[in-house]
Amino acid sequence: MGDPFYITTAIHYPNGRPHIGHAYEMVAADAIARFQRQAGRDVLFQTGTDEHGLKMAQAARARGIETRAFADEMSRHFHEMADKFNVGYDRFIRTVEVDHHRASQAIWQAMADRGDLYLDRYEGWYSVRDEAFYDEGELVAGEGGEKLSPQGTPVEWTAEETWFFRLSRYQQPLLDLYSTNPDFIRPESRRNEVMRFVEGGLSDLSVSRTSFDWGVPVPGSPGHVMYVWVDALTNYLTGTGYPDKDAANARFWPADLHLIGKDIVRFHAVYWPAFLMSAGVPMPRSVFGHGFLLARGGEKMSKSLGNVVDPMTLADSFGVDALRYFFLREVSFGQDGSYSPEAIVLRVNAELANSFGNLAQRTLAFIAKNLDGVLPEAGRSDPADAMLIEEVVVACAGLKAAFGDLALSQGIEAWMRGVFACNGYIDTQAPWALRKSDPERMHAVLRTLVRAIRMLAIAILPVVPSSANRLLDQLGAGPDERDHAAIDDDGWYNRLAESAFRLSPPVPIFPRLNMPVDAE
Ligand code: ME8
Repeated sequence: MGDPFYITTAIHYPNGRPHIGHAYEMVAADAIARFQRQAGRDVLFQTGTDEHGLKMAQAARARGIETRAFADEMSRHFHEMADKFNVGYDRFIRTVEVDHHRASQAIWQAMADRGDLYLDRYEGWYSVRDEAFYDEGELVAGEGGEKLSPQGTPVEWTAEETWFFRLSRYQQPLLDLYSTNPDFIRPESRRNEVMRFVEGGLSDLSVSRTSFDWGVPVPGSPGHVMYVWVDALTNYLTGTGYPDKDAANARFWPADLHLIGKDIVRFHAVYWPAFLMSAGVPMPRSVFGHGFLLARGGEKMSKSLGNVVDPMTLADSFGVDALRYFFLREVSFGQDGSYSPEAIVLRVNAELANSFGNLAQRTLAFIAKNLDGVLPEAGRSDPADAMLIEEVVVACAGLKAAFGDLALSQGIEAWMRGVFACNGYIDTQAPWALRKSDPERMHAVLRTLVRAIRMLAIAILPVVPSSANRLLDQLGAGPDERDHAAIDDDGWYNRLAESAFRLSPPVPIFPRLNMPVDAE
């Protein structure tokens, strides 16, 4: 086993059905987790649902059901969505779970032992939608002059006795953390935002509530439940077995990457490290705030696609791998991006169907038809063969370097250059013309193509796992021949010629998409 790599998504509020932003985040994290597994890392990947807090309690009340029953039902939708999108999490955590309550109470106790918690009266503005407290100076005026949070959500005045966390103590330690670990917050723009916020001074944070009871009880303080963000952030520790130092997953802390959206960077890059410093727990290595994925044209979507915000419907219309590819390719990771049925169809058809899918299908169908599906002997090589392999190696290396740096769309772009090189090669080498005139040369061309396609399929596997795996099945690659080491392993296609590389008939893997009929 390689070095541990621990990656988390935000845990999602199941107060409503999952939307496309949730799918986007899970898919991005899944691609990174799969990539790190291919690189040989010992990966722990956690996602899940954030089920406490006033927002959940209110949503359940509005439905007229018990909060726990509501949470069970709604969390299931997120779990199903993760499975539908082929998100290979190791744990889907729910904050109602017993070990999570235990971890949250343990970190609370550690902060209390440090002297960082005190009882006082909180009076101020609270947004239930954001589950966040705001200072008067942060509020903005709505259209009717009403007060809104900086995120544009309603705020209400709250006054109650609560526990406070001495966040003010951590201003300098946090600034030191950001300057000694420039990669702690990425991308750069988010880092600057956070630094400005912390430089402006930090007030102590209200961390318990008494006006409702849907939360983790504060140890030794009857009537108080933890502020939902305290327990929510702690989920990352729960996954490693905290506070048990001998837990099976203890080796995964500190986390390598908390992948979250741009709206919750402050919680992860200010509150969370401060809680951890207080509790004497090492810092996670990095927090990446991705952008938002928004519907292009929004309300203009047609009726049935109008719930395009429903990721399950989108997955049924376009296919999971097509959507995964679109999410990661279309949006420069870290920036906002938009989607529309047209953009999905265009991107997927141009790159996955017409370029990569067609390349694989042409090559494999040709071998199936003319060589009974058996990869031929080496044949007569030409410098063009080595040149193509070199271009594909460079393309795969480009993807690897970019994915290692979370530049997902650039990585796919580098990979596409390898696909284009193969298409250029197949057109100039024209194996169909060599069939009669020069079969020896045709053999070398086909072997080169199969070798290149296999490398490309392995490289793109984190993005389109189910299709790439099916293609690798067709290519006769074993389940343990799909990682980065296998890209460099030349023994593979020599073995293939002897074994059961027989395709009858090859099944197209990347179908062309049609615009759904009811899209406008
Ligand atoms: O914030 N595009 O939960 P959440 C991309 N429970 N990402 C989006 C998005 C969009 N349109 N909308 C939301 C919470 N997100 C807390 C997190 S973590 C300890 C607790 C992202 O369900 C959002 O930025 O509101 C966040 O990372 C995630 O979806 C869950 O949002």
